[in-house]
Amino acid sequence: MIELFDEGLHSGVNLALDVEKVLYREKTDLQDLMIFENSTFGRVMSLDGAVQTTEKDEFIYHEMFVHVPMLAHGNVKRALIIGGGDGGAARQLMKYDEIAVTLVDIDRTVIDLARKYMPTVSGGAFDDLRMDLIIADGCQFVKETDQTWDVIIIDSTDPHGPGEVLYTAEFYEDCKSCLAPGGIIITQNGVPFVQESELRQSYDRLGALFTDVTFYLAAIPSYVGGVMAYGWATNEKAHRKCGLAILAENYINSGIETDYYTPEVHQAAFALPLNIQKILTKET
Ligand code: AG3
Repeated sequence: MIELFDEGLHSGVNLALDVEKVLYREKTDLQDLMIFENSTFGRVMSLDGAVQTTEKDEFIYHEMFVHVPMLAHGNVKRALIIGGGDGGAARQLMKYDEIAVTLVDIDRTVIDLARKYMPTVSGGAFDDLRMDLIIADGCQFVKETDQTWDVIIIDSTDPHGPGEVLYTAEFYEDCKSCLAPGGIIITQNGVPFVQESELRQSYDRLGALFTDVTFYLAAIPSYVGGVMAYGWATNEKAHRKCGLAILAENYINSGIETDYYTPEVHQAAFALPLNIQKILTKET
């Protein structure tokens, strides 16, 4: 009989995935990690019972995480990833010629296992000379560093367990202090239909620090509950208003190849359905 992986991340909803084969399972000091094979998603990595990455749909999640800020900004030289130990966001960043990437993850095991069992996700990003890999607590790191970055990608787990600190006002403030002028912060902000309060909380906390705060959306098949929201925070309003012609020009000039991202999808992703707008404007 095929074993079932039950996600149970959200109350009242349970994502069940067939486990064709368990490739790895271990509770590290920091988190409970599992890598298994599924016929639809390929290899799946879960942390503390929540799906983090799958071989088959990671491109959607990571392309939208990276290329939206990269191409809206248009001149990113330095990018910081907090979390993202599977290397998926890093792989997308490495598509740009002139980039220096710093990746700060708290758990080396996640990186080692993702490289071993899901090598296509990072696609060599960890061996790239442009990569500065730091194993550290992301909160501590942004508090103490004196470097700055043009784009900061907060590729965290959901706000439970070790990832919870990556949603606090203090952490966002520390990120702001290491953002270069005109820089953009992007967050993983969950699935609004089942994580309404997380969305609102990030909106309020980021909104207290930046002049342009919103979300953009993409449907990630293995994140149950509908479209997922990425948080967008910057003091440079022009980045969001960047027209289609400029986006298309930046996309072509960058020479990158994508499987989900197009300049049109980029623009459309910022259109928020009314139910999501209402979460953001509701009196609390
Ligand atoms: N970052 C996103 C995890 C989201 C989990 N949520 C869920 N299963 N609904 C994980 C790291 C990917 N690089």
